[in-house]
Amino acid sequence: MLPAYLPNPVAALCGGGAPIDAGRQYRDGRRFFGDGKTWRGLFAGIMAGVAVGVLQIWASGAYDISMLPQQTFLSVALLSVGALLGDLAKSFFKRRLGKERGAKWPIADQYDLVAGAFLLLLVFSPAWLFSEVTLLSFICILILTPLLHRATNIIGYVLKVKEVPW
Ligand code: CTP
Ligand code: K
Ligand code: MG
Repeated sequence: MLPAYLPNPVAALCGGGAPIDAGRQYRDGRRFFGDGKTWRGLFAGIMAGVAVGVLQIWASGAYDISMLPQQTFLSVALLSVGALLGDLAKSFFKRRLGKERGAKWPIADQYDLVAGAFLLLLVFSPAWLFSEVTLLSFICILILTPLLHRATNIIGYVLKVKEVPW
């Protein structure tokens, strides 16, 4: 899950500049995504996720970790891109509900990256998904993700990278 977990904190660290929606509004008069979704955050996040995944591929050749899922370049790319597309889709629906940038949206805020990453895997690499990800590891992901999300956001808030601790 590293290629899916890294993009969000890297986007928070490196994001800023031009928003993806270029300031445009949906027909409800609210922003498409809002100022919290920028091109720089998207690209920096995806590149970081892919980079850590490529390191995982390299490490799996150097050490015997055959019990763990074996990443491929495609799985790594789908996990990273999917994580931030899930985050982007989440913001679209958040704006439709009238929630301002940075507002809390429990469950969606924690699982957007999991939904995005696994949806892309399911569509573009189902054979990898079903051969490498066991039900047990998926359940672990569902339990660990909100805990990791909370921990990294508190760290981000303390380091003044994030404006709110969620
Ligand atoms: N970020 C970015 N580009 C992205 C995703 C995130 O620049 N594609 C940066 C923004 O600075 C954002 C921060 O990372 O404020 C934290 O991300 P997130 O919590 O997902 O955004 P929010 O500001 O909470 O916005 P939203 O309410 O739309 O989720
Ligand atoms: K997020
Ligand atoms: Mg947020």
